[in-house]
Amino acid sequence: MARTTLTRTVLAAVSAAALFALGACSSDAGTQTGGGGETNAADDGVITLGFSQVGAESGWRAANTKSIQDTLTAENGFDLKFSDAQQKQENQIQAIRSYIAQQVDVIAFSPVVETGWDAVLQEAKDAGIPVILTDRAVDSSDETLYESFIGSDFVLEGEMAGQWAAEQYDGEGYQAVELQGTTGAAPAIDRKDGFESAIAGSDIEIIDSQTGNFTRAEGKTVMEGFLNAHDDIDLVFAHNDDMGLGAIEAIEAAGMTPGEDIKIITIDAVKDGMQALADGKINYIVECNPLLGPDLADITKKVLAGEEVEKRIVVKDEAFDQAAAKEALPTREY
Ligand code: GZL
Ligand code: ZN
Repeated sequence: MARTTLTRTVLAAVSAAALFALGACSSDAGTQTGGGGETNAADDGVITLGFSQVGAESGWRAANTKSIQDTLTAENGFDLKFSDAQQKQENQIQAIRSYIAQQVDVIAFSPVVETGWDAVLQEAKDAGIPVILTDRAVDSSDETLYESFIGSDFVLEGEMAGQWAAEQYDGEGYQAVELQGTTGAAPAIDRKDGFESAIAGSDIEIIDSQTGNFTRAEGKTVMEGFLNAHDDIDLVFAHNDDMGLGAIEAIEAAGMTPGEDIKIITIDAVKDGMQALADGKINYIVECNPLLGPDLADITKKVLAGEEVEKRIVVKDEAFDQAAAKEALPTREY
């Protein structure tokens, strides 16, 4: 901890001095400094941030990427280096290593799965580069490996989905199938836990559960398998809208009516999901706010200024039934 604090203090002092100097002199481009621990934010006031994104697997991810790219702009004082890992952890580790080699000022990323990060995060720490987590969490035992986590409470999202299901459908002997998110991902693990705990007191039974990897195509394929294996599915719980939309395609192809013959509950509340909800093909959606760019920019500036930041910043989520979706759709940002 001492090393990180020391590095950050040095960073803060150098950055403050440089920003003061910059104010005095013209805005000539600062020279890149070599050597470990220094940062070019001290030279030209620009924060170079390396971001490793999970991929482009869903509507949610596209909205999340847009929020980051729209906020971490040159006019906001950033030089954003952005990489898409195609949902592969080894690609994220490679991207983080390249950001370390480039001596960026800050590294931020959304870890595709919870485990396997300690080594590369220790390398960033040894290089004096602060790390900020967005969207998904890591379950590292060493909390000094990152400065802050900004994202939703996925257990709560699962609980909100399960509570609504129990309120609406308890007592009808519903048989449910679950389309899980990416195996090992924090949102998949936590949404499952939250949902199961919330339906525990009802007679809703999960008769099958499998990963659809957060994508529409895989959600459809898995749902086709469920429909072949079970002849009395009453409810689908999908960990994101995209897999729910894939399930809708499979249910309609089987000649049934989604939202009626088979109820559907999903999480995200992206535009396509909200449209299906308004159209009556989905019954309830719990939102997961993807607009994390502004919080990331704010936390990054605080970290580089050496200010204390909260370890965990939870963004607020709401939920929608079909009537609420019709209301909200016209003004939806994503
Ligand atoms: C949740 C995010 C999940 C979304 C999916 O914060 O990590 O990943 O729910 C996305 O749509 O693929
Ligand atoms: Zn049944």
